[in-house]
Amino acid sequence: QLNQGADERREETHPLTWRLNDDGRPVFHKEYVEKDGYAAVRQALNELTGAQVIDAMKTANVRGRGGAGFSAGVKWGLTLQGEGMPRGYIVCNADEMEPGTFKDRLLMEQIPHLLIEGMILAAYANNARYGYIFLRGEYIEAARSITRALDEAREAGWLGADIAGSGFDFDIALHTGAGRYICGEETALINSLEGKRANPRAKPPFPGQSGAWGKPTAVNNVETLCNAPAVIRHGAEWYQALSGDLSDDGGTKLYGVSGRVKRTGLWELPIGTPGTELLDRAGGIRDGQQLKAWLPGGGSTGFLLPEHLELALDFDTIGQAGSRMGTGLLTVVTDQQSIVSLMRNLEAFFSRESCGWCTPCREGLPWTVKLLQALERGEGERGDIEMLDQLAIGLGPGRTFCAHAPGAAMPLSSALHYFRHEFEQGVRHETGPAHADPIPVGE
Ligand code: L3W
Repeated sequence: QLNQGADERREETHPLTWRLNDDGRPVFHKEYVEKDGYAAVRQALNELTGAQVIDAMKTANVRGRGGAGFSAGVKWGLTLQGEGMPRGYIVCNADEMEPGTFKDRLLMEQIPHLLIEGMILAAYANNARYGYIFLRGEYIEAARSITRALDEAREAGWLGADIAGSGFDFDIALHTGAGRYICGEETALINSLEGKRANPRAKPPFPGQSGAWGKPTAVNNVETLCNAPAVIRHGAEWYQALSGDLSDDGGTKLYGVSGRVKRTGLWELPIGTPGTELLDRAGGIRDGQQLKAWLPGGGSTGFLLPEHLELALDFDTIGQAGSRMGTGLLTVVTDQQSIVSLMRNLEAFFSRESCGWCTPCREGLPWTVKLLQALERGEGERGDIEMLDQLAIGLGPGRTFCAHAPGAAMPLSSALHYFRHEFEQGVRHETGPAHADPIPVGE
């Protein structure tokens, strides 16, 4: 559920969520159209060229909300390059499985037509004929909403042949995944969509050049696509200005907080809103505990400290602080939680979800888990921490086939950097049993 009531949400300030109902009742076609829905598609198809839609996305500075922050406009332009390029695909990456991340689910369950409208705009800009929504299999409620919305959109003439009398044809199919995190990696997703094993492919070529069935394919996150209608409806400058002085990135962001706060939840706020504001909205840390660290946007981002909460939560600022904004859903860690146990839990997840294709990831992640388990039990050996340092390098950027292992290495290397003393407590004979007592607040 969104933690902002209708009294706070306005069309002028909340392009993603202003249409939502406070009781969580999904907005289906009739209500969506009453609330200005599909006006952006009508406008784009009647008044703009595909190239103008791309320009608007570039000027608005919409950056990929899946976690990497790549410019959506630049990505869209890629599919049109090359002489006689065949019509390709729009793929919505709805395989939301990043630990601590639950934003796309809200959009798909409660306002599925916004995603469909965004995909039509993307298809028009990329001259795509078909679209796929690759949905996390466990998202049963989202599948229900999307299925109904697709039927309604077809019935109303927003999908299929000659959309809104424009001569443009486009349709969307829903594909549900079978529960693998690696399917969220765009090239593994494409392999899975094609019925192959979900191993990532080498990049380049990027999907925009050669994607599904070898054709140009734009793969975008749900939230990214949901931003497109507002950019077209209100203009790139309007959208860019939503973030005011907070950030050079445009628009708003669905931010969230989970972990030991009083009220976990989700808020639509200008991109660049600092973490302090989010923590306030979450009611602060639970009584009797103190904030020790936080992950800015999923398990594949690096830990930051309490003082970093003042920073603007945007792609560049959090990157400069040594982490990544990722999905923008904060996971809060307090002084009553062990970083070693948390890392063991996270790395067990990444290890289980490795596709096994490349050696550093297949062998390095289980090894990491084994070392962390030993340290957690207070049975670590001398040299284990140095071995973890090495593993964090060996699993890092440039050493593996895709971003999975580097994603797993990021929280590990930051944990070793900021909380080394907690790992040292797990080494046998050095300081006695590990974590028998609550761990002191960061030194
Ligand atoms: C054309 C170039 N396109 C990059 C495109 C590329 C992709 C996008 C981002 O991993 C991370 C990962 C997860 N010409 C291009 C180009 N592109 N250079 O831009 O690419 P990249 O390589 O920066 O990232 P990625 O491989 O997409 C994304 C992490 O995000 N993550 C995971 C989130 C999971 C969810 C979820 O469950 N919903 O969001 C969160 O932080 O670990 O490290 O499209 O083709 N020169």
